[in-house]
Amino acid sequence: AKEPTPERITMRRYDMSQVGAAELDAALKRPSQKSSETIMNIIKPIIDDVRKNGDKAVLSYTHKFEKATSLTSPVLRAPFPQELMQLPGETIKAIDVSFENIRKFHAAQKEKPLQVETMPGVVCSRFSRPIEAVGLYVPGGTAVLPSTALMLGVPAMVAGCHNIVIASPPRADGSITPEIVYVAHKVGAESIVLAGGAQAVAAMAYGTESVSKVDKILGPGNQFVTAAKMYVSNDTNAGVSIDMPAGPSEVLVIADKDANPAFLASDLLSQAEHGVDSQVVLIAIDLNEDQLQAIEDEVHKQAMALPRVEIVRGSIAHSITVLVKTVEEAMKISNQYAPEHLILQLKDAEKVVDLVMNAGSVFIGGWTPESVGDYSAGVNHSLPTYGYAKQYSGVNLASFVKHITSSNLTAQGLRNVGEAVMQLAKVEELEAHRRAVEIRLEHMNR
Ligand code: HSO
Ligand code: ZN
Repeated sequence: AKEPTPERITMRRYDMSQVGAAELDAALKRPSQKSSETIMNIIKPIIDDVRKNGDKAVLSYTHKFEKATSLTSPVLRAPFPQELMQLPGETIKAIDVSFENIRKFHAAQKEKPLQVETMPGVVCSRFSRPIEAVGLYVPGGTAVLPSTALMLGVPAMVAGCHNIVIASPPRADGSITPEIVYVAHKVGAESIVLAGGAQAVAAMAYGTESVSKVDKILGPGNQFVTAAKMYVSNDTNAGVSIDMPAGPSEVLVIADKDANPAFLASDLLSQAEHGVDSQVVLIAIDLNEDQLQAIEDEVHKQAMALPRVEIVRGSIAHSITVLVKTVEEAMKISNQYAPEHLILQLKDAEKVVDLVMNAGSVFIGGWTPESVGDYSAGVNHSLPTYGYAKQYSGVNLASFVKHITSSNLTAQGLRNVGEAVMQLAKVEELEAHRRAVEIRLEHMNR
């Protein structure tokens, strides 16, 4: 591994012909998070306080953490006043275009009810119903994220959720970003909770005098938000579920000699600028020294020109370039890492998609920067991080519905399946179960 010079913004190189799997694993470890116990100890009293003292507690945390001391109510209810969504025409247009693409893609995910006759007279069905009340967490922090309001709000609207509650920390003057208000209006949200952190999660999980209780909480957030979501979803008193644990943004880019170094660098940097805890990985397939140098020069040059260069410096410090010989080798590392975003800047990138086993969302070919997915292509940007792409899907239409099954038997159907039921009930020594079938069969034979 080659040491980067201190002032140059560059990713450490790992040549797989020289380093072992263990060394690579260590280098690919996500930047460490505060221990969950420390975080839990901070958020638990906040959650208890909100649960006990409702609005008053929520407001006091917003005054303290957001410095929004002028705020007198934690909730803004629809219809939202026009003057709170005054935006430049080009912003409205951008939100409208993105809204429409996200709407189209998620509407196409609607499933038709399913019906199967498993035996003559035994009909099993499955249909979906929207989750009635959902709480969508839109982070504040170092950037305003109206795109996250779109990514959560549009599928909730398409699914037909009855109550859409959006929570987002207000600015220090107590106001909420007009872009978020505009999106809330477009998706038909019932209210905006002007709070962030564990206090916002608790308010939506338990409800307060003015915050509506929700059935599911979705959306990314910092470690406190994530811990609070995990905590309330484990509390049977709350009766609330969550989407998935969320962590810092990450991207893995696989490139061969066909890839444009400037494009590659721009993709790596667009995730690196999210936060110092973000991680970006480049897997270079069979590139020579000149080609690697060209990419590294681009990374440095482009990074230096970014307003968020200091954040980039932080995330690049724990980001790496991995040198491999083949696509198969690259995909093996990628599937093991299970990146939130996977970019394929390869010849025949489309064919390589067949080899993708674990990833949140894939961006195929040189003309597909990851940022199109962050905002406007139509795919969702709320995706599993931290390796959770091995078992979780990103937010999608199914995140906002439940699937309900039904069975419908005719007398003949019960005759056909009854014997199996009675036999298994007997094995489990559950006589009432067995009798529920037998009593009907006797009735038929009378
Ligand atoms: N890349 C982020 C989403 C986002 N990017 C929002 C820009 N705005 C999710 O990993
Ligand atoms: Zn992004």
